[in-house]
This record gives sequence, structure tokens and C-alpha cells, in this order.
Amino acid sequence: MSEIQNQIREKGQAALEQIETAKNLPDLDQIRVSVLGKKGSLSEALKTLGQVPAEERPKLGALANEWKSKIEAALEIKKTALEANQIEADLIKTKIDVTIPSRKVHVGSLHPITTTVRKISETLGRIGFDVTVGPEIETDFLNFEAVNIPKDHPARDMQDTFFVGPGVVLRSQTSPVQMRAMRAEKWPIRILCPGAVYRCDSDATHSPMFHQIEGLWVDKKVSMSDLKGVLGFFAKELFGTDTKIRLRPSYFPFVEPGAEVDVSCMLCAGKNHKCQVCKGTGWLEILGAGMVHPRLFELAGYKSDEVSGFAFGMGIERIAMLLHGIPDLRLMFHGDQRFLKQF
Ligand code: 2U9
Repeated sequence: MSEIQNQIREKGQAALEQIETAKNLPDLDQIRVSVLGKKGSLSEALKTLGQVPAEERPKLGALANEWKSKIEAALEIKKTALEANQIEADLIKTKIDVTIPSRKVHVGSLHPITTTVRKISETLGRIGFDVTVGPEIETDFLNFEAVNIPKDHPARDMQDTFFVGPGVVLRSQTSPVQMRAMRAEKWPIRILCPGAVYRCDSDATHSPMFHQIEGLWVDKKVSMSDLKGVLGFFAKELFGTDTKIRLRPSYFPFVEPGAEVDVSCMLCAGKNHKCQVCKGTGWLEILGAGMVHPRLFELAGYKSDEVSGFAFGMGIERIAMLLHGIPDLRLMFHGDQRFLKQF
């Protein structure tokens, strides 16, 4: 056997061993280049072919091609095996446990202020009240003058009202919404006006922003007994069929006569003199009400001798606290998930 034949066999054999022990695809590619590349070991051996006699060259050429094919086949087999190993390793690395329970989707809930507004609106909606809303930034005129709060009234003090600009305030009650409704439409009117209101006040029982709902019923011959009938129905629907109401004379600039309205205690019905909710009185103040002041009708463009009406107003936070047994007003504004999740 010639020297060149030996060289081809030795180099070929060495290449097969190298291929067999290759650890990864880059190593395998390096082996390919070092054997079959332009300056590879097999190519270098073939370059010496010119030195052998012409009659031996075809035999040597055939041998070289035979080894080249063997090496190429071995490279291909190893490449397939290494690729399969790589896929296996990747799968192990990125293994997903499909049996792990999925994360819970967080579902929000309605705020107790929202549910309380809805409950009141639905209840009074059944006896013909429509919900009307208006702007929270209001003119000084509609917020005060038009609802009979005179220029020297303490409520107009800088300490009590947020003044936005000359003649513009953050509404301190929802009354301007009813006034807007009366100025826009002729009677009869039967509306409920819920919404946020603003007062410069902040302590354990007052928030600078809180919510009110006010009601207004204007028609021919609406009387104080209509007011008592509507509020009695409202109290029974909201707090239970045994609930009673009582009216105590009071003053609100928008109404004359005016009254504070109490409901019988839904917790003890006046039977527990140590009751934490009614403090043993048996009664809870929930709203203010009265017959619409004739001045307001005139300011709305109605004739005060043609129509009459009643109005009422309540703080929604107070109603929500009573309905749900919420002990502190501030819980309603902190956005604490542990509190909100309960509703
Ligand atoms: C018009 C006519 C009449 C609205 C009224 C009250 C009585 C009342 C307070 C209760 C607690 C507000 O949240 S609170 O501080 N409100 O007592 N509100 S009558 O009377 C109106 C309003 C507008 C055109």
C-alpha cells in the first residue's frame, strides 16, 4: 500500500473518531472544516496526489472520495443526533408543569356608594322618579342664589366652599341640578339627583368630597302628606317593612317648612337602650326634607301660586354605612381592597 493510501486511511479514521466524540454542533462543524475544508487534512493529503505515478491516481482518487463520503455520512448522522439532544435539553430547561393551578383572575366589584345610589334610584324609580345629573363645577348663582342661600349665609364662607374662580364653585350640594331641571322644563317634575359634592371639611365624620342624592316632586297640589307617603315607602323598602319614620321641624334654605327625617332603628327597633347604632334613642336621622320654598319656584320661572312641591336630600355615605354596618366614613374613600372586596 502506498504512503498516500495510508495517509488517507489514517486521516479518515481519525476524522471518524473525532466525529464520534464531538460534544456539540459548533465542535462538529469545526471538525468538518478541519477535515473536508480547503485546508482540511483530507484535502491536504489529496494535494500530494500529483507526486504519484499517473496510473495510480484514479485508484487513489476513488479511495479519497470513498472516505469523503464516509465522513460526510458520519457528520450527518452525528449532526442529527446532536440536534435531537439539543431539543431534549431545551425541553427539560423550559419544562412547564401544566398541573399547577392557574392564577385567579381579579374581578372587581361595585363600590358601596354605587350600589347605594342604584338601590335608592331603583326604589324611587318604581314610583316614578327619574335620575338626572348635572355638573360638579357650578356657577355661584345656581349653587347658592338660585336655591335661596343668600350672600351673607355662612355656607358661602371661604372656609366651607371650594371656589374655583370668580363666580365658579365646586357644588356644595346637588340642589343646582334640580334648579337646572326646573329652569329647563315645565312641571310636573319628579327627579332624583345623585352625585359628588364638595365642602371644605375633613375629619373622622366629614370628607371634602362626599355624595348626595336629592329628590324633587313638583306638580299641582303636591302636599306634605305626599312627602310623608313617599319617604315612608322609601324607608320601608330600604331598611325593612317594619321601619317607621318621624319628622322633626328644621330649617333648610330651599324649603319651607323643613324637617329632619328619622327612621326607627333597624338594629334594635328602640328595644335596646345600649344600642351602638341609635345610641338607645330608637331613631336614626337619615335625611332632610320639606316643601319647596316659593322663592325657588319664582327663580325657576314657575308661578308659585300654581304649583307646589316637596324636596328631600340625604348623604349617600351615611345610608351606605347604615345598610352595610360600615363603622368609619373614611373606609369609603381609601380604596383598600380588603374593604372593597366585601361588596
Ligand atoms: C330645589 C328645591 C329643593 C333639597 C333638600 C335637604 C332638604 C337636606 C341635606 C341632608 C343631609 C344635605 O347631605 S346632607 O348634608 N339636605 O336636608 N335638601 S331639602 O331641596 C331642594 C333642592 C333644590 C330646586
